[in-house]
Amino acid sequence: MALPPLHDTIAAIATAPGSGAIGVVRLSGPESFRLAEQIFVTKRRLSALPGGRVIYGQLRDGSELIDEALALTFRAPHSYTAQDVIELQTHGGPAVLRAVLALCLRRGARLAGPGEFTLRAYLNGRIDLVQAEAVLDLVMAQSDQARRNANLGLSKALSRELDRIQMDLTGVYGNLQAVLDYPEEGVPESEFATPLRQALARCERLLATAKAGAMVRRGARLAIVGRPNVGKSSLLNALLGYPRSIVSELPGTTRDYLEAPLELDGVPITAIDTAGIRTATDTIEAIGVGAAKEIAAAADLTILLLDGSTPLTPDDHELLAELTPGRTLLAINKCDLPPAWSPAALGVAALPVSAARGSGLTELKQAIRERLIGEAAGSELWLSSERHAAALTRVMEALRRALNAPDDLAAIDLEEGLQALAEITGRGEIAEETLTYIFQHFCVGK
Ligand SMILES: Nc1nc2c(ncn2[C@@H]2O[C@H](COP(=O)(O)OP(=O)(O)OP(=O)(O)O)[C@@H](O)[C@H]2O)c(=O)[nH]1
Ligand SMILES: [Mg+2]
Repeated sequence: MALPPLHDTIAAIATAPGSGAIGVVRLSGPESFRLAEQIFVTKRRLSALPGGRVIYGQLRDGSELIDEALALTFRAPHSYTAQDVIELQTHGGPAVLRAVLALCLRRGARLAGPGEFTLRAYLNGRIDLVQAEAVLDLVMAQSDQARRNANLGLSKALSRELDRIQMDLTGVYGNLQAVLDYPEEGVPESEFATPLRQALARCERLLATAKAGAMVRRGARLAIVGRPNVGKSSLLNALLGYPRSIVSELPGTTRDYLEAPLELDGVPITAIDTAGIRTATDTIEAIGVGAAKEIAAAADLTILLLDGSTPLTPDDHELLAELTPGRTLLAINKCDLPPAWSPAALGVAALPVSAARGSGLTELKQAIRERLIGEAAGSELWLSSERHAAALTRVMEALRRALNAPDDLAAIDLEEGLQALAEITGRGEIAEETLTYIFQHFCVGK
């Protein structure tokens, strides 16, 4: 699919659908000012104005008044798209906004496609692709951490780190080229393998944050499993801060699984309470137990809950053996009661909690967050886009190949690595399909 033209004038409603206090219709392109002038009646000549002005006027369709409005002027290149931009601020009713947009279109503007304003900003070189994608992430951010990550992308920190890697690799590539001209010399370790390994380490650090970044953007799934009656539903309720799941002293209370949204320090989480796992007493329970195991297997993190007040059972031991250690967090519930066994018996760390009293929850939440986003939590840079992670993985593969290849082949590997790197920022050759793919996820008007 070809990209839309860059040099005509586009228009779109920039505010969210529905009624609001104000609404914005945005115009971008060389005719923005002249076009707005025909529908926006004011004492001044709009098309003669510089950027950075806010003027009051009336939006009119011939003799009919549509709305009183403000026009905000931006002159190229000092605007979001780096083109002439007019933003018409009206009252935020859907009928008003539709009428204003229709007027713009009748006067010759083209309806903007999804993300087309941001696409223009990118094509005009005002932002790179990492920043364009960060804009999308920012608009879509559902949690504080996702918002902070998007801003990191927007702030160019990520682009700068990628540039640094690119510069290192370009340097190595140059050294390699020089040697290819005089092959008898050979390329010294310090000009090839050492800087290449350093670049690889930088890539690795970035990629390590990708899983966490995706989790923050998409949200993580946290399962609570354990044998019946250990207090799984109580723990879910305690984490949520309100009674969502039925709690009773009867083992087998929860028969189906149950999901609830929860935000832990900026990480959006779906917490899942499951049926107690044991050899089921009836068909329905068996289905619930099967579901619980599947949920634990698919979750980003599973809390295996044990009951500290009653001796461990074969069901507990079975679960301990079955669950993947890397994705399991052990917690011992009912620590308000006298202990029936020593945590040391487990041989691995487990957090004591009391779902009933609410004790140990802060530590548990901390541990959950730590396990979900780990080292990335303290990182200044996050890779949150799957596209970036995929491209960076290709960069690293190419660098590893280069390290083990003879000089002439290493040069080809390096070229591939550089190409994959440039795809992330969009400063190299980038396929139109990739751009179309990225921008189709934007809303119209952004
Ligand atoms: N003393 C004490 N009792 C608790 C605690 N947490 C849960 N209980 C009690 O343990 C019993 C079982 O709690 P639930 O939360 O229903 O346990 P569950 O693991 O969801 O049980 P199933 O749904 O049957 O698998 C209830 O009587 C709770 O009040 C705790 O921290 N301390
Ligand atoms: Mg339950």
